[in-house]
Amino acid sequence: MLEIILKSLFMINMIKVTNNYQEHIALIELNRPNELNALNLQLMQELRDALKALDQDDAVRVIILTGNKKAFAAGADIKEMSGKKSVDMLKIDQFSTWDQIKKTKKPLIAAVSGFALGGGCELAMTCDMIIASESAMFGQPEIKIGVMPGAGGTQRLTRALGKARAMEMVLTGRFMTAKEALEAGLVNKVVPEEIYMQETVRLAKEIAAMSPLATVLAKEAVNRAHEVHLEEGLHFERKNFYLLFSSEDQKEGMQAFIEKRKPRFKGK
Ligand code: DAK
Repeated sequence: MLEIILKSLFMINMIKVTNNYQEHIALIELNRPNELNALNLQLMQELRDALKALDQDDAVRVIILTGNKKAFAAGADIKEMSGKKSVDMLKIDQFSTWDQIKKTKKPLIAAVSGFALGGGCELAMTCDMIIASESAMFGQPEIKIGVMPGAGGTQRLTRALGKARAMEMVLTGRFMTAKEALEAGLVNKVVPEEIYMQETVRLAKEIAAMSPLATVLAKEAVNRAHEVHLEEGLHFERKNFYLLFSSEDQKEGMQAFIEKRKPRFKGK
């Protein structure tokens, strides 16, 4: 499947972006293999910029984020962080970069193989869905280097696993296998390492075939479930639902159903 992905768009230092306009899918690969894709400032800035650009590109409907077979990402770059003081960390304001990733409107699927640790685990959890290879290992080992999760780990892991299991992972730094992550509901699917990318592309294609407007509004509504009270979330969902009735895609989707044919969605 990946062979058909047209290699193009742009090649940046620490990430690689590939667009398949035909399928409306973009692939971002973290590209620091010698450092197990440790997330340094440059990589995070490139990632933020790429996501922003792809989010604004009408030809792209789904974004896949991946690393390589050995590592999705082994966390924030410890060598870059080690000498920093609190004031330096505040000034660098890494939070703004992470916030931008969270703001991505289009569906974001993480294809995870190997290590997804610390900031790497947090980055995967910031995505909307995770497809894992059997070799994937998830963990928040910051405690072992004298700190704690700083990019959402204590919150997202706790929501995903419940307090007891999240607490154990955060306080011991122990890793979780792909199988455990599946059982805990952290990942959508676990497949053999040889096919985790194909499986992710398959899921991305399935979603990219839907109305892009409905996809964006539905993602936004699902995310609200974690952020607001039920009543407010239901109100938000209904507003987005009504909004879709001003789109051509809604007319096309319903007409296609009535005419027993496949819809042709345009994102209008
Ligand atoms: N940073 C820098 N380099 C790393 C790294 C990391 N996180 N992880 C691995 N590397 C480097 C190693 O130093 C080594 O480099 P060389 O020695 O060859 O120069 C190379 O990658 C290969 O690693 P190993 O030789 O260690 O490989 P092994 O297979 O033996 O071990 C490992 C793999 C993943 C178990 C091990 O490398 C490891 O424990 N890595 C560190 C994992 C970790 O502690 N991660 C959490 C880091 S703290 C925030 C945003 C994010 C964060 C915080 C705040 N804000 C928005 C405020 C996140 C914090 C973190 O992630």
